[in-house]
Amino acid sequence: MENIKIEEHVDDRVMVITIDRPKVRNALNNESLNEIAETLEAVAADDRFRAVVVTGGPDVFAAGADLNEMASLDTVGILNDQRQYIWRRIAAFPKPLIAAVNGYALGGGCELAMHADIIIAGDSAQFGQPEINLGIMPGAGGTQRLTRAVGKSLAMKLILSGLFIKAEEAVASGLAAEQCPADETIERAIKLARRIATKAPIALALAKQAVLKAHELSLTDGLDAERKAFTILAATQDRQEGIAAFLEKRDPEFKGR
Ligand code: CO8
Repeated sequence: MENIKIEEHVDDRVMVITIDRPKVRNALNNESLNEIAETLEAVAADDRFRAVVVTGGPDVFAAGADLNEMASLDTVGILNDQRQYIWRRIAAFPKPLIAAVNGYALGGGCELAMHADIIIAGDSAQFGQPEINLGIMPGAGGTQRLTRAVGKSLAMKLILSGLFIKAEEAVASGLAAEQCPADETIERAIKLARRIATKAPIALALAKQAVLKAHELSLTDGLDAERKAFTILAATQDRQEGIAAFLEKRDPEFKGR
């Protein structure tokens, strides 16, 4: 992989993906997004890993779409661009994904962070959708995921003005789950991923799906989806193991069965 680095924390069942294009401030060209999607797809099929952390550099998580690549695209070019399908592959990742954000997460970088299930924001983190400064608008879910995360008024402020919010406001508005000192962001994200990775894999996948449905369905349909997922889990060996371990006062050993 040319644009990302991968660390396998096999004992913890956690993989860490680091975007590594410092010369262009981790701008996401199609190749780098494709590498992220490919890695996530490999992890989805690999029992050794139960959670993933995606991170960038100390000053920039990702500065958005690679404008060198996007600049030449006209309407037909964007219509035919494979990028939209790569984003869908990232969104389809079934295991827990945590974004550890230090520095700027802008445009497509903010949208990538929002593809994660949980965002941990270092003190230096700044989130924004500055596409409006370029005469365009967010195109990888920014208008939808940001609005659902922080509500209409703040989403409008960011998307229409191009202003950024810092870590504290990101947490206060619900975009990020927690704030920490910048030199602890990745460790905090890995620690959380490690904890999540001790849980039953099928329960994690169904719980993730059910929470994501909350953004898509009515309350009645969402509750219905939750009930179905909850019912399916009753048939898993891991559910028997989890309850037995609790009653026997020992740690459960989940096998994803
Ligand atoms: N794409 C390509 N190159 C970039 C990008 C980018 N998004 N961001 C930075 N770079 C490059 C710069 O061109 C510069 O290159 P060089 O060294 O050759 O001059 C190098 O990275 C360093 O950049 P800066 O000097 O600006 O670095 P700073 O540390 O001073 O600032 C920032 C860092 C704040 C991240 C700043 O670089 C910045 O504001 N970047 C652009 C942010 C942005 O506007 N992002 C939104 C992009 S648009 C998008 O994501 C979605 C839709 C695009 C669709 C387009 C359809 C036509």
